[in-house]
Amino acid sequence: MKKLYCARVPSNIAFLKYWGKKNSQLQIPANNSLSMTLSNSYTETEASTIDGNQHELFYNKERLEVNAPFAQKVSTHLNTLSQHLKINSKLRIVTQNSFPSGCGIASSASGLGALTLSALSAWLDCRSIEDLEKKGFCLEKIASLARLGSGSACRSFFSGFTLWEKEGKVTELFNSKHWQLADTIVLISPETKLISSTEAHKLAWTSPLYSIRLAQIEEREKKIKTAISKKDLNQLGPLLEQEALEMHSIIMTSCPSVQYLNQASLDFLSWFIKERNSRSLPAYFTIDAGPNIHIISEKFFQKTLIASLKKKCSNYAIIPDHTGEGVKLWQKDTTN
Ligand code: 2P0
Repeated sequence: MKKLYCARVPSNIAFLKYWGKKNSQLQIPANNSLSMTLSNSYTETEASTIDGNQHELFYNKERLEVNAPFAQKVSTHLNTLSQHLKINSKLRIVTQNSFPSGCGIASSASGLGALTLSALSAWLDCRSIEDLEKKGFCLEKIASLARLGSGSACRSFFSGFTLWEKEGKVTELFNSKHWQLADTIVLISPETKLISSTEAHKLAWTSPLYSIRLAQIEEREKKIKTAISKKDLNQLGPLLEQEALEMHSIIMTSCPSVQYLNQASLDFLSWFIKERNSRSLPAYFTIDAGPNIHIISEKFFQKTLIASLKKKCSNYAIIPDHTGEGVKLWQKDTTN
Protein backbone atom coordinates (compact mmCIF):
# COMPACT_ATOMS: atom_id res chain seq x y z
CA MET A 1 0.00 0.00 0.00
CA LYS A 2 1.21 3.49 -0.86
CA LYS A 3 -0.07 6.63 0.83
CA LEU A 4 -1.17 9.49 -1.41
CA TYR A 5 -1.61 12.93 0.15
CA CYS A 6 -4.13 14.91 -1.88
CA ALA A 7 -4.57 18.68 -1.78
CA ARG A 8 -7.14 20.80 -3.57
CA VAL A 9 -6.25 24.50 -3.63
CA PRO A 10 -8.42 27.05 -5.42
CA SER A 11 -7.27 29.91 -7.58
CA ASN A 12 -8.04 33.46 -6.49
CA ILE A 13 -8.87 36.68 -8.27
CA ALA A 14 -7.17 39.83 -6.96
CA PHE A 15 -9.39 42.84 -6.27
CA LEU A 16 -6.32 44.84 -5.18
CA LYS A 17 -3.46 43.57 -7.34
CA TYR A 18 -0.05 42.31 -6.28
CA TRP A 19 2.14 43.93 -8.90
CA GLY A 20 5.87 44.47 -8.40
CA LYS A 21 8.14 43.08 -5.70
CA LYS A 22 10.41 44.71 -3.14
CA ASN A 23 12.50 41.55 -2.92
CA SER A 24 12.20 38.82 -5.55
CA GLN A 25 14.15 36.18 -3.68
CA LEU A 26 12.08 36.46 -0.50
CA GLN A 27 8.94 37.20 -2.50
CA ILE A 28 8.21 40.45 -0.66
CA PRO A 29 5.58 42.44 -2.56
CA ALA A 30 5.76 46.20 -3.05
CA ASN A 31 2.16 46.64 -1.87
CA ASN A 32 -0.64 44.93 0.02
CA SER A 33 -3.03 42.88 -2.09
CA LEU A 34 -6.54 41.59 -1.53
CA SER A 35 -8.31 38.77 -3.34
CA MET A 36 -11.42 36.66 -3.52
CA THR A 37 -10.88 32.91 -3.28
CA LEU A 38 -12.53 31.00 -6.13
CA SER A 39 -14.35 27.70 -6.02
CA ASN A 40 -14.55 25.93 -9.41
CA SER A 41 -11.06 26.93 -10.61
CA TYR A 42 -8.63 24.82 -8.62
CA THR A 43 -5.56 22.59 -8.75
CA GLU A 44 -5.60 19.08 -7.36
CA THR A 45 -2.21 17.59 -6.49
CA GLU A 46 -1.27 14.20 -5.09
CA ALA A 47 2.12 13.72 -3.43
CA SER A 48 3.74 10.47 -2.35
CA THR A 49 7.24 9.67 -1.17
CA ILE A 50 9.40 7.61 -3.54
CA ASP A 51 12.82 5.99 -3.56
CA GLY A 52 15.24 7.63 -5.94
CA ASN A 53 17.31 10.76 -6.19
CA GLN A 54 14.96 13.12 -8.01
CA HIS A 55 11.36 14.19 -7.80
CA GLU A 56 8.93 12.89 -10.44
CA LEU A 57 6.29 15.21 -11.85
CA PHE A 58 3.13 14.31 -13.76
CA TYR A 59 1.00 17.15 -15.15
CA ASN A 60 -2.37 16.31 -16.69
CA LYS A 61 -1.39 12.61 -16.57
CA GLU A 62 1.83 13.09 -18.55
CA ARG A 63 5.29 12.79 -17.07
CA LEU A 64 7.24 16.06 -17.46
CA GLU A 65 10.94 16.09 -18.29
CA VAL A 66 13.04 17.58 -15.48
CA ASN A 67 14.13 20.49 -17.65
CA ALA A 68 10.61 21.58 -18.70
CA PRO A 69 10.01 25.14 -17.30
CA PHE A 70 7.09 24.08 -15.08
CA ALA A 71 9.05 21.07 -13.79
CA GLN A 72 11.94 23.37 -12.89
CA LYS A 73 9.63 25.73 -10.99
CA VAL A 74 8.16 22.76 -9.10
CA SER A 75 11.55 21.27 -8.35
CA THR A 76 13.00 24.60 -7.13
CA HIS A 77 10.04 25.03 -4.79
CA LEU A 78 10.26 21.45 -3.50
CA ASN A 79 13.95 22.04 -2.75
CA THR A 80 13.08 25.23 -0.80
CA LEU A 81 10.46 23.33 1.22
CA SER A 82 12.72 20.37 1.80
CA GLN A 83 15.47 22.65 3.13
CA HIS A 84 12.95 24.33 5.42
CA LEU A 85 11.73 20.97 6.78
CA LYS A 86 15.18 19.39 6.73
CA ILE A 87 13.67 16.37 4.97
CA ASN A 88 15.38 14.99 1.91
CA SER A 89 13.15 12.23 0.55
CA LYS A 90 11.94 12.65 -3.02
CA LEU A 91 8.31 12.92 -4.05
CA ARG A 92 6.10 11.82 -6.92
CA ILE A 93 3.82 14.76 -7.71
CA VAL A 94 0.70 14.23 -9.83
CA THR A 95 -1.13 17.44 -10.57
CA GLN A 96 -3.97 18.78 -12.68
CA ASN A 97 -5.99 21.96 -13.01
CA SER A 98 -9.74 22.26 -13.44
CA PHE A 99 -9.14 25.22 -15.82
CA PRO A 100 -6.65 26.36 -18.51
CA SER A 101 -3.29 27.34 -17.03
CA GLY A 102 -0.91 30.25 -17.63
CA CYS A 103 -3.46 32.60 -19.19
CA GLY A 104 -4.69 34.84 -16.40
CA ILE A 105 -6.71 32.61 -14.09
CA ALA A 106 -3.92 32.45 -11.49
CA SER A 107 -2.88 28.84 -12.08
CA SER A 108 0.40 29.52 -10.34
CA ALA A 109 -1.50 30.51 -7.18
CA SER A 110 -3.52 27.29 -7.09
CA GLY A 111 -0.69 25.17 -8.52
CA LEU A 112 2.07 26.22 -6.14
CA GLY A 113 -0.45 26.27 -3.28
CA ALA A 114 -1.50 22.66 -3.93
CA LEU A 115 2.11 21.62 -4.39
CA THR A 116 3.07 23.12 -1.02
CA LEU A 117 0.14 21.61 0.86
CA SER A 118 0.45 18.10 -0.62
CA ALA A 119 4.25 17.99 -0.28
CA LEU A 120 4.21 19.09 3.38
CA SER A 121 1.50 16.51 4.12
CA ALA A 122 3.45 13.71 2.44
CA TRP A 123 6.71 14.60 4.18
CA LEU A 124 5.07 15.06 7.59
CA ASP A 125 2.57 12.19 7.14
CA CYS A 126 -0.45 14.42 7.82
CA ARG A 127 -3.91 13.49 6.54
CA SER A 128 -5.70 16.70 7.50
CA ILE A 129 -5.22 20.42 8.11
CA GLU A 130 -5.65 19.68 11.84
CA ASP A 131 -2.78 17.14 11.69
CA LEU A 132 -0.54 19.75 10.06
CA GLU A 133 -1.48 22.30 12.69
CA LYS A 134 -0.57 19.85 15.46
CA LYS A 135 2.88 19.55 13.88
CA GLY A 136 3.33 23.33 13.95
CA PHE A 137 2.11 24.11 10.42
CA CYS A 138 -0.96 26.32 10.72
CA LEU A 139 -2.56 27.62 7.49
CA GLU A 140 -0.83 31.01 7.82
CA LYS A 141 2.54 29.29 7.99
CA ILE A 142 1.79 26.99 5.03
CA ALA A 143 0.56 30.02 3.07
CA SER A 144 3.84 31.82 3.77
CA LEU A 145 5.80 28.82 2.49
CA ALA A 146 3.61 28.69 -0.63
CA ARG A 147 4.38 32.39 -1.21
CA LEU A 148 8.01 31.47 -1.80
CA GLY A 149 6.86 29.43 -4.84
CA SER A 150 4.36 31.97 -6.14
CA GLY A 151 3.40 35.18 -4.35
CA SER A 152 -0.32 35.04 -5.07
CA ALA A 153 -0.48 31.42 -3.79
CA CYS A 154 -0.51 32.62 -0.19
CA ARG A 155 -3.96 34.19 -0.72
CA SER A 156 -5.53 30.90 -1.91
CA PHE A 157 -5.48 29.17 1.48
CA PHE A 158 -8.41 30.98 3.03
CA SER A 159 -12.14 31.23 2.56
CA GLY A 160 -13.80 34.32 1.06
CA PHE A 161 -11.70 37.49 0.98
CA THR A 162 -8.00 37.50 1.91
CA LEU A 163 -5.50 40.27 2.57
CA TRP A 164 -1.77 39.74 2.00
CA GLU A 165 0.18 42.54 3.67
CA LYS A 166 3.50 43.67 2.30
CA GLU A 167 5.14 42.80 5.63
CA GLY A 168 4.14 39.18 5.00
CA LYS A 169 1.00 38.62 7.09
CA VAL A 170 -1.90 36.84 5.34
CA THR A 171 -5.39 37.20 6.87
CA GLU A 172 -8.86 35.99 6.02
CA LEU A 173 -10.85 39.24 6.19
CA PHE A 174 -14.32 37.79 5.59
CA ASN A 175 -15.24 34.18 4.96
CA SER A 176 -17.25 32.97 1.98
CA LYS A 177 -20.55 33.18 3.88
CA HIS A 178 -20.15 36.94 4.28
CA TRP A 179 -20.82 37.65 0.60
CA GLN A 180 -21.26 35.33 -2.35
CA LEU A 181 -20.01 37.02 -5.49
CA ALA A 182 -19.79 35.45 -8.93
CA ASP A 183 -16.64 35.57 -11.02
CA THR A 184 -17.77 34.80 -14.55
CA ILE A 185 -14.58 34.23 -16.53
CA VAL A 186 -14.74 34.96 -20.26
CA LEU A 187 -12.06 32.84 -21.85
CA ILE A 188 -10.84 35.13 -24.62
CA SER A 189 -7.81 32.88 -25.13
CA PRO A 190 -6.64 29.74 -23.31
CA GLU A 191 -3.10 30.09 -24.75
CA THR A 192 -0.23 30.12 -22.24
CA LYS A 193 1.23 33.62 -22.02
CA LEU A 194 4.64 34.20 -23.57
CA ILE A 195 6.00 36.30 -20.68
CA SER A 196 5.39 34.93 -17.20
CA SER A 197 4.03 37.09 -14.38
CA THR A 198 7.30 36.55 -12.53
CA GLU A 199 9.20 38.18 -15.42
CA ALA A 200 6.67 41.01 -15.84
CA HIS A 201 6.66 41.76 -12.06
CA LYS A 202 10.37 42.66 -12.34
CA LEU A 203 9.58 45.35 -14.90
CA ALA A 204 6.96 47.18 -12.82
CA TRP A 205 9.53 49.64 -11.42
CA THR A 206 10.42 50.78 -14.94
CA SER A 207 6.94 52.17 -15.61
CA PRO A 208 6.59 55.94 -14.98
CA LEU A 209 3.12 55.19 -13.61
CA TYR A 210 4.31 52.82 -10.91
CA SER A 211 5.30 55.37 -8.25
CA ILE A 212 1.95 57.13 -8.73
CA ARG A 213 0.18 53.80 -8.11
CA LEU A 214 2.13 53.05 -4.95
CA ALA A 215 1.50 56.57 -3.59
CA GLN A 216 -2.27 56.16 -3.63
CA ILE A 217 -2.78 52.43 -3.20
CA GLU A 218 -3.46 52.50 0.55
CA GLU A 219 -6.44 54.79 -0.06
CA ARG A 220 -7.82 52.33 -2.61
CA GLU A 221 -7.28 49.42 -0.23
CA LYS A 222 -9.37 51.16 2.45
CA LYS A 223 -12.19 51.79 -0.04
CA ILE A 224 -12.15 48.18 -1.28
CA LYS A 225 -12.26 46.83 2.28
CA THR A 226 -15.17 49.12 3.16
CA ALA A 227 -17.11 48.09 0.05
CA ILE A 228 -16.63 44.40 0.87
CA SER A 229 -17.57 44.86 4.51
CA LYS A 230 -20.76 46.68 3.46
CA LYS A 231 -21.38 44.22 0.59
CA ASP A 232 -21.74 47.22 -1.68
CA LEU A 233 -21.15 46.16 -5.29
CA ASN A 234 -21.84 49.64 -6.68
CA GLN A 235 -18.96 50.96 -4.60
CA LEU A 236 -16.66 47.97 -5.19
CA GLY A 237 -17.18 47.60 -8.96
CA PRO A 238 -15.64 50.88 -10.22
CA LEU A 239 -12.66 50.30 -7.88
CA LEU A 240 -12.10 46.85 -9.41
CA GLU A 241 -12.14 48.26 -12.93
CA GLN A 242 -9.80 51.13 -12.09
CA GLU A 243 -7.42 48.71 -10.38
CA ALA A 244 -7.31 46.28 -13.33
CA LEU A 245 -6.80 49.04 -15.90
CA GLU A 246 -4.10 50.65 -13.77
CA MET A 247 -2.19 47.37 -13.47
CA HIS A 248 -2.39 46.80 -17.23
CA SER A 249 -1.30 50.41 -17.89
CA ILE A 250 1.80 49.73 -15.80
CA ILE A 251 2.43 46.42 -17.57
CA MET A 252 2.13 48.15 -20.97
CA THR A 253 4.29 51.14 -20.00
CA SER A 254 7.08 49.02 -18.51
CA CYS A 255 10.40 48.82 -20.38
CA PRO A 256 10.23 46.66 -22.35
CA SER A 257 6.47 46.86 -22.73
CA VAL A 258 4.45 43.70 -22.08
CA GLN A 259 1.03 43.10 -23.60
CA TYR A 260 -1.31 40.65 -21.89
CA LEU A 261 -4.52 42.11 -23.31
CA ASN A 262 -5.12 41.34 -26.97
CA GLN A 263 -7.44 42.91 -29.54
CA ALA A 264 -10.24 40.47 -28.65
CA SER A 265 -9.94 41.40 -24.93
CA LEU A 266 -10.26 45.12 -25.84
CA ASP A 267 -13.19 44.49 -28.21
CA PHE A 268 -14.94 42.49 -25.51
CA LEU A 269 -14.35 45.20 -22.88
CA SER A 270 -15.77 47.93 -25.17
CA TRP A 271 -18.85 45.81 -25.84
CA PHE A 272 -19.28 44.90 -22.16
CA ILE A 273 -19.04 48.51 -20.92
CA LYS A 274 -21.61 49.68 -23.50
CA GLU A 275 -23.97 46.79 -22.75
CA ARG A 276 -23.60 47.22 -18.99
CA ASN A 277 -24.23 50.95 -19.11
CA SER A 278 -27.15 50.85 -21.51
CA ARG A 279 -28.92 48.06 -19.62
CA SER A 280 -27.73 49.06 -16.11
CA LEU A 281 -26.32 45.60 -15.48
CA PRO A 282 -24.89 45.27 -11.95
CA ALA A 283 -21.59 43.71 -13.09
CA TYR A 284 -17.99 44.94 -13.30
CA PHE A 285 -14.80 43.63 -14.86
CA THR A 286 -11.41 42.84 -13.49
CA ILE A 287 -8.43 41.31 -15.29
CA ASP A 288 -5.51 39.19 -14.17
CA ALA A 289 -2.13 38.97 -15.93
CA GLY A 290 -3.60 37.57 -19.14
CA PRO A 291 -6.12 38.32 -21.90
CA ASN A 292 -9.12 36.80 -20.14
CA ILE A 293 -11.81 38.92 -18.52
CA HIS A 294 -13.35 38.27 -15.10
CA ILE A 295 -16.83 39.72 -14.59
CA ILE A 296 -17.76 40.22 -10.95
CA SER A 297 -21.44 40.34 -9.94
CA GLU A 298 -23.68 39.15 -7.14
CA LYS A 299 -23.91 35.35 -7.36
CA PHE A 300 -27.68 35.41 -7.77
CA PHE A 301 -27.22 37.52 -10.94
CA GLN A 302 -24.80 35.08 -12.62
CA LYS A 303 -27.37 33.18 -14.71
CA THR A 304 -28.83 36.39 -16.14
CA LEU A 305 -25.33 37.73 -16.74
CA ILE A 306 -24.24 34.60 -18.63
CA ALA A 307 -27.36 34.83 -20.82
CA SER A 308 -26.36 38.44 -21.70
CA LEU A 309 -22.72 37.52 -22.29
CA LYS A 310 -23.65 34.67 -24.60
CA LYS A 311 -25.10 37.20 -27.06
CA LYS A 312 -21.57 38.49 -27.64
CA CYS A 313 -19.46 35.55 -26.60
CA SER A 314 -20.87 32.58 -28.47
CA ASN A 315 -17.32 31.78 -29.61
CA TYR A 316 -15.72 32.11 -26.17
CA ALA A 317 -15.95 29.56 -23.37
CA ILE A 318 -17.35 30.94 -20.13
CA ILE A 319 -16.20 29.57 -16.77
CA PRO A 320 -18.75 30.32 -14.05
CA ASP A 321 -17.02 30.66 -10.71
CA HIS A 322 -17.84 32.23 -7.35
CA THR A 323 -16.55 32.97 -3.83
CA GLY A 324 -14.93 29.81 -2.49
CA GLU A 325 -14.08 28.20 0.80
CA GLY A 326 -10.33 27.59 0.61
CA VAL A 327 -8.22 24.45 0.74
CA LYS A 328 -8.99 20.76 1.19
CA LEU A 329 -6.65 17.97 2.21
CA TRP A 330 -7.19 14.21 2.39
CA GLN A 331 -5.20 11.01 2.25
CA LYS A 332 -5.88 7.81 0.35
CA ASP A 333 -4.15 4.45 -0.02
CA THR A 334 -3.30 2.93 -3.38
CA THR A 335 -1.64 -0.23 -4.60
CA ASN A 336 -0.10 1.54 -7.67
C1 2P0 B 1 -2.36 39.13 -8.32
N1 2P0 B 1 -0.98 38.59 -10.28
O1 2P0 B 1 -2.47 39.90 -7.34
C2 2P0 B 1 -1.56 39.64 -9.50
C3 2P0 B 1 -2.42 40.38 -10.43
C4 2P0 B 1 -1.36 38.64 -11.64
C5 2P0 B 1 -2.07 39.89 -11.80
O2 2P0 B 1 0.13 37.72 -8.59
O3 2P0 B 1 6.36 35.71 -9.41
O4 2P0 B 1 2.23 34.25 -10.44
O5 2P0 B 1 5.01 33.69 -8.77
O6 2P0 B 1 5.08 35.69 -7.27
O7 2P0 B 1 1.92 35.16 -8.09
C6 2P0 B 1 0.62 36.77 -10.65
O8 2P0 B 1 1.90 36.68 -10.14
O9 2P0 B 1 3.94 35.81 -9.47
C7 2P0 B 1 -0.09 37.72 -9.79
P1 2P0 B 1 5.18 35.19 -8.68
P2 2P0 B 1 2.44 35.35 -9.46
O10 2P0 B 1 -2.96 38.05 -8.38
